[in-house]
Amino acid sequence: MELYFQKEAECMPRDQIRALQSEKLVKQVRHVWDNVPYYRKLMEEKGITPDDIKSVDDLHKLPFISKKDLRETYPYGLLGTPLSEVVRIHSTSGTTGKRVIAYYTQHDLDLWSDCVARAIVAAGGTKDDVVQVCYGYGLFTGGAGIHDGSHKVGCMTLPMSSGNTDRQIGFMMDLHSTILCCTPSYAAYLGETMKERGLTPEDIPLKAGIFGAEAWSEEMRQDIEKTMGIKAYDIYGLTEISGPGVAYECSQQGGMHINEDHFIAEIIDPDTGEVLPEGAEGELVFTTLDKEAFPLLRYRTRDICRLHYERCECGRTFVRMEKPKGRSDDMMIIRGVNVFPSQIETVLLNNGYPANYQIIVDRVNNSDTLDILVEMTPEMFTDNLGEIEERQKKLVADLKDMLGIKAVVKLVAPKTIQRSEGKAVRVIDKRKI
Ligand code: DLL
Repeated sequence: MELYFQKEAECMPRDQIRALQSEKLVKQVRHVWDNVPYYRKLMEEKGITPDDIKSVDDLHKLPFISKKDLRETYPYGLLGTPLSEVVRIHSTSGTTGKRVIAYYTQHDLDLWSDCVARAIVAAGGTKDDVVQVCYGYGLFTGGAGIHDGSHKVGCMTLPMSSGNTDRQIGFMMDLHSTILCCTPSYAAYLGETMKERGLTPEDIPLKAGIFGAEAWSEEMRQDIEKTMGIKAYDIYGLTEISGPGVAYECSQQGGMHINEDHFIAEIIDPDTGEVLPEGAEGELVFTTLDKEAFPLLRYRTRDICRLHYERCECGRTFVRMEKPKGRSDDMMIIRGVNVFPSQIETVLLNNGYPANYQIIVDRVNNSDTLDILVEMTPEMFTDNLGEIEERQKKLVADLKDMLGIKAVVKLVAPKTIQRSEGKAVRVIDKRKI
């Protein structure tokens, strides 16, 4: 039986969702106009006022906002309330520039935890569950966000944070954790370590995992499910929009339902900004509908995916987003060809390599090089150089089929590529361009 956390919202007829979004959009636009001078200026530059926005049909009139605007207005320029109303902040890791800070009022935190609670219930969670949260706690939204959602469902919540793998496994076994929450790469590492400790799926008390914060493939899902004997659910979100729980998977696992009573999703052409028709692949754009402290209209996520509006068997009516196949800013252009790390991962997993790999891109004599270090499993490991060479050749051929360009593949011994406790760092781009 399918369970819901807030059935009325999650299963609302689509015409009602649209009416609700229109009503909220009008208010959210008025809120930013009245309270965020930066937004008022952007709207004035486009020649519009709140009176021009009467429903979702007018959304396209609004200007986009991007990470660049968030950086320019750092730290307080987009705040929609007095600071005295703000009760918490979170922040992005800032690996590609200045950090972005997101602000939350108590109301914002309440709505966010509802979104996460929906995800936990959709993954089969009830108050009888023990939820082990090994996303990082702190500025990252993963730990605190899942934690609050788990409380809301009434689950016993283990605030483990990331790392200390032996302690994670110890608590899991002793306290009978039933739902594991972490990045998929850490889940894979935990699974690998459990296997090494001689634990089989029957020994592991978990029934489900809620994994997100980075791109992961269907093959990786199957791998984790098999090792731990669980059902692995995807969860999506980003700091700017709230954190985990912007979208979540249901029992059907045919894409992640976007919490459309709180966010409007659009797909645009990343080059022209044109809104694309239903089902087209493009950049995901979100408009928040209820946020007080950090409202964002038409925020460009850089995540590339498709939206599906067909009915879902689970009964939820919210649109589903496909797993993002990567970010437009993750995309590497190597010798003129667009390459996503997820394509490389798919080839490796199809060939039986778990997702421990590193992609190194460089430029030598004005030509791009693509080197991929791939870890062998202990079962594959051999000192028969001929066999290793054959395996490498097979990967090079499959990668050429997938990407259209030649890569240099080097198989390396088990456990030689550093594991990540949070988001995995898969790509090292040494080109100075
Ligand atoms: O990663 C929030 C989060 C925490 C989501 C825990 C899920 C679980 P940021 O650090 O701001 O927030 O990174 C956001 O991560 O734009 C995507 O590129 C990527 N991302 C998040 N979830 C997924 C997912 C959190 N399920 C950025 N699949 C987003 C693919 C994801 N990419």
